[in-house]
Amino acid sequence: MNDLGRLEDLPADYLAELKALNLVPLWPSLRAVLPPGQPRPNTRATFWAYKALKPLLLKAGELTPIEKAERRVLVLANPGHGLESMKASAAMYLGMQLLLPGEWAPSHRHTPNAVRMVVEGEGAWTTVDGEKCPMSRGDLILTPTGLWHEHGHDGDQPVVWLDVLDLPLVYYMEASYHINGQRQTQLPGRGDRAYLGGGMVPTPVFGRSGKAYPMLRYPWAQARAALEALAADRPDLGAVQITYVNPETGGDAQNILGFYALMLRPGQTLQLPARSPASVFHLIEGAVEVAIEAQRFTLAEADTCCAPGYTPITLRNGSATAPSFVFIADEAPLHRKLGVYEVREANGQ
Ligand code: 1HN
Repeated sequence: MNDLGRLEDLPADYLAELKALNLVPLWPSLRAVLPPGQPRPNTRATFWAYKALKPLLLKAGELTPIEKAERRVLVLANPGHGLESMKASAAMYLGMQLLLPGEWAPSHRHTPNAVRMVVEGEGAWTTVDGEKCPMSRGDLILTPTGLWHEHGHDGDQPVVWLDVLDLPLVYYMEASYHINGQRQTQLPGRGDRAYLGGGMVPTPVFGRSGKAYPMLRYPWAQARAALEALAADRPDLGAVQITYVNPETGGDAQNILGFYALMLRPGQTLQLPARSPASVFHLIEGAVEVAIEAQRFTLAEADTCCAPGYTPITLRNGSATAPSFVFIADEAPLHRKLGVYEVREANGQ
């Protein structure tokens, strides 16, 4: 791969002189930082089975009290990046978080953006920016950059959710930090109610909400109903998919990562073209086979996998009689903003 000479080809005294002056020759590393044709991602197609992970998460509940952990999370780490770097992809962090009945994860805010996708259990809530958002299976709750958030649980069974953060990117930028706060004063609202009618936004006489993140909770019941209606109305549609958007702007719900819900019709196979962003698939309902190059993962409900960018992906509904529903997170908003977003045709051009 490296045909521009190696570092060792240079005289040792020359290299020592460069080093003493904090200088580095580019040419021995040029092919590594600019590989031909397409990147060589460290991100590997990786699968995490909920059935295998859940007992270990419950064990963490026995081993570590919430007061000590603050957030009780098992990180879904991609071995291609080294497990200790806690990345699912270059820009995405994934974790499964456990909250037990009666527990409280104290209020804080931080620079990375987070979302929660509720996996299991009822009765928990996340208060974001003063709004107490109830958590039910499949709900998407945003905790965007800078907003206070805390979690509590009034139910009687463990609650688990999937955290998706842009932490690896923000950390890489040396812009990651947090601030601890007091228990929030509860304000009216539960993160969603003002925006539950699609295409209709609250309109005070003087302008709009003025909030950068007006909608904080996207209930699964609404998302699922939207997908089913779309599938019924549009039999011609190849992909029955919705994007979680900011209802005031129509843009992505958050700045860096994108979030989507996809319905696969009974028996459907969907081929996704190779696109530059890495992506994550989490099965909300049904059974889905995910093929990422030579890898094949069979997702049962609550299972999660990730795929590197620049790779075609095939999703197949394992059921011939029932739809399947997938939550997707990707790095597309980031790639678009940076101008590096690409979709490649099947022939690699
Ligand atoms: C965080 O604040 C939460 O608030 C969860 O629940 C996971 C991972 C890294 C950094 C901050 C939470 C996190 C996190």
